[in-house]
Amino acid sequence: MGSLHHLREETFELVRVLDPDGNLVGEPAPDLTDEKLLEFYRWMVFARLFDERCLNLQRQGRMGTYAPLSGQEAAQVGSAFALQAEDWVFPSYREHAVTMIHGLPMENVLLYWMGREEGNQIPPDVNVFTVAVPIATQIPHAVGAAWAAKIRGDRRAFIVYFGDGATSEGDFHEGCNFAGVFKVPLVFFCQNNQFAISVPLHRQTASETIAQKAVAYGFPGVRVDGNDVLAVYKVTKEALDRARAGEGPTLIEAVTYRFGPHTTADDPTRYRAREELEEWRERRDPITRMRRFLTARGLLDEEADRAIAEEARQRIAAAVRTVEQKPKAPPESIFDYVYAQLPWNLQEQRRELLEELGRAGATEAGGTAALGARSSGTNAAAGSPAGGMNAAAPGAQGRQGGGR
Ligand SMILES: Cc1ncc(C[n+]2csc(CCOP(=O)(O)OP(=O)(O)O)c2C)c(N)n1
Ligand SMILES: [Mg+2]
Repeated sequence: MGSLHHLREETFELVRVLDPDGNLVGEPAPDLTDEKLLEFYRWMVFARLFDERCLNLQRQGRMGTYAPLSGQEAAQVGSAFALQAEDWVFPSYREHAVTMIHGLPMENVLLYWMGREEGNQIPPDVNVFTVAVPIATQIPHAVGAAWAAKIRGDRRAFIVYFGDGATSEGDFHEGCNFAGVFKVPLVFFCQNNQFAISVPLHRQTASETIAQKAVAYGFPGVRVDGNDVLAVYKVTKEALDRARAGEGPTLIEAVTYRFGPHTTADDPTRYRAREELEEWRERRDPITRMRRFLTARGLLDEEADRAIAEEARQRIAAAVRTVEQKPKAPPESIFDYVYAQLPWNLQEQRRELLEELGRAGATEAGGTAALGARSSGTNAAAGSPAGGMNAAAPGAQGRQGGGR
């Protein structure tokens, strides 16, 4: 069997800038101003608190199912800050921090998870695609969009986010193959949080790493410590620069861990050992790591840290208030937003629902109302999400903060 080649894991060594204690190790730190370093930290704290708030809202019946990101703040903040405003983000369902950093108003994210379609109405100047819940379907979309940009001679880059579980889907492999052949300007960003709901990584793939899967498709793979915001920023920026320079795709595997449940509908104690969670939470928390680094540099003390958290809490509270003041969505709005012209069977169902609700208009032919322009006025919020919600996120001006 000596002629069989084995990829060695060492080929995909973990790229690191900070060790878990916040000391500089390995790769040189990226060239960032003190203000930018603090901005990374502010966003990580904001993301953690946003997550906690959403979990509480869900438990109180004020939000539907929610997919938490806690534990993955460095992977999200580091990669999102590597983007330029004109780049495009194709998220899965867990990238709340990424999408908000890239300009999606906090209101949209809250509305989406509250079951409101307005959450999916992305402001036209925000280059974020809608949430993809079916696993890996966003990958071929991103490949196609990146390829189209390349054909048009557009020099922007694209990034697509997905999990470890998504790498078992055909869409991932087809997307990688296409991207490699056509050298599209796309970064495949895998947040390997060790689980696909209850399925652990070793049941997902026999590969030693996810990064090495890129080899088969003819482009580079990088394995980065996903809880090290500086390392994530560095490798993502390099990959995006490659994309912009016409050198084609890169697969990044950000090794991380989700602290909470898969979604609010999940009980992770049934499939994860407590010790494993504690090891990651106590020893490898991405926020603690950055806090230690900033504190050692004299950029952060306890008082400043408390102020950062307090400011984030207030902004989140204000956004929740705004969103909850919007009129409730009418039940029949479940028939909107998919079809321009409602098929006959759905028209029938819509009519039945209106009859059930005892509502006037039950006899009207449904499905012809334009999006967000329903005459009842009950959906008045549609088409007008977002107003100024960038101000509700750290950095106030979103990514216009400059320097990236
Ligand atoms: C095509 C498809 N199959 C199954 C599901 C059910 N499902 C929802 S999330 C998930 C796990 C995905 O795991 P991973 O890709 O690692 O992402 P993570 O949730 O860990 O971020 C599955 C199987 C789905 N949404 N879509
Ligand atoms: Mg996963």
